Amino acid sequence: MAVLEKLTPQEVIALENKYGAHNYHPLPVVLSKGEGVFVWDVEGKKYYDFLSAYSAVNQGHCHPKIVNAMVHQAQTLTLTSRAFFNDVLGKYEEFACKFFGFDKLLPMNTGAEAVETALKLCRKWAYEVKGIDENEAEIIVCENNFHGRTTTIISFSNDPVARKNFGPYTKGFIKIEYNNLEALEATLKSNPNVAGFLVEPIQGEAGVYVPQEGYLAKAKALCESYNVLFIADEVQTGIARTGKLLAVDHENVKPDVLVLGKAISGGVYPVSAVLANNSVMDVIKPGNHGSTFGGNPVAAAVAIAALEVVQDEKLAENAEALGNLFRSELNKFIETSSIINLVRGKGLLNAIVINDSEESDTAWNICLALRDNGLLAKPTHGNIIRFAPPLVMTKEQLLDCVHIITKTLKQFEK
Ligand code: IF1
Repeated sequence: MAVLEKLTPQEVIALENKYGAHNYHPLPVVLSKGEGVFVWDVEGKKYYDFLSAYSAVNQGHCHPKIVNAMVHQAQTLTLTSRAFFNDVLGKYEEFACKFFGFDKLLPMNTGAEAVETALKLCRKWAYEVKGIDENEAEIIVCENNFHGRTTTIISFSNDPVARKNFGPYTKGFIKIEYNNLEALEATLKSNPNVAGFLVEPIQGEAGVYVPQEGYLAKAKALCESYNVLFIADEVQTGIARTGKLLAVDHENVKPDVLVLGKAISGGVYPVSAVLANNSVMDVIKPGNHGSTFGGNPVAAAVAIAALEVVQDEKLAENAEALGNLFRSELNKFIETSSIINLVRGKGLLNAIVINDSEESDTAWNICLALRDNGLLAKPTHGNIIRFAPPLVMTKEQLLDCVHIITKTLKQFEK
């Protein structure tokens, strides 16, 4: 079969079923084009993208500035490895450090790699700066976390589907309840070997759980008082998604270690990064850590362009305004709805809870009906549907999407 031959959706799905590992259960729609807030399927049907590739396409699909940066660099120099310098990485590191306000950046490729990097950095800092005995460092994480899919990361997951039969598991993690400052303080008080606290400012995959106002600031203060690194995983909440450049900015919290991914590249290329000040990052010496593609010229050029788009197009401000409008419109609908009982989120990272059991397939069926009505979204867990459109959406488009969502939900009213 000629690779570029046009296939029907069924043929495409059959190919993936036969030749692809079954590590996902996608919504049955086969996409072939993306532009801004829209995607098109192989039969030419147009949809609003309300998932943004899990908040990687905040700048909109195929943003011309970002794509042009990639194409230009890809025609010039794609990969040197870090065995040699290249003329783009330093510019990107300077740009990003000033953009986010840190001394140094360690470039990686995926979010999970960046989280792993942050964990290694935290442990090394614990042994060489804090003075914890080697191999004794503990890192506090939260119940229902999602930080990626590597063996160490799933070792501290409590999602059985992500964790079961991948043991033996990595040690050195203490799990506490999310959004519970008493639990954090008690754990810090009773464990002198705690090196860090890894937290999502909003728990995305768990179902867009926004912690109480002040949680992040108080958690950071507790970490400071116990000389523990506050590690913010902003892979999903960062890059303007929640209405500020970073979700921690809502509470003016400066993490000791910042983890970024996804939309740092606008979804055009795998780029992730760990940022920290010299007192932490300088424990990393040549040979301690790295990756073949980490900091490659294409990634660096793409990330600069993607971050400039966030700034130039005021995406955080837009996310803040449209997010408030979205929740206000859905709360009006909820007043007379029997199918959803709440909407929650910050900026344009939101979720609705379907008034049905976690085991029911109602949320899935609603997403199938949304697809038929021209809007793509997918349930996170059970009865929760996440809504995360690209941040370049206009007010008119958002209201059009609210109309599609409420019209579809009405089809499921009991
Ligand atoms: C999947 C959702 C899941 C993340 C946070 C690190 C990573 C992620 C806060 C790892 C990745 C992706 C992974 C993807 C689905 C999606 C996701 F929450 F965004 F929806 F799974 F929870 N920290 N999230 O959200 O980044 O290695 O993927 O680049 O694995 O199914 P990655």
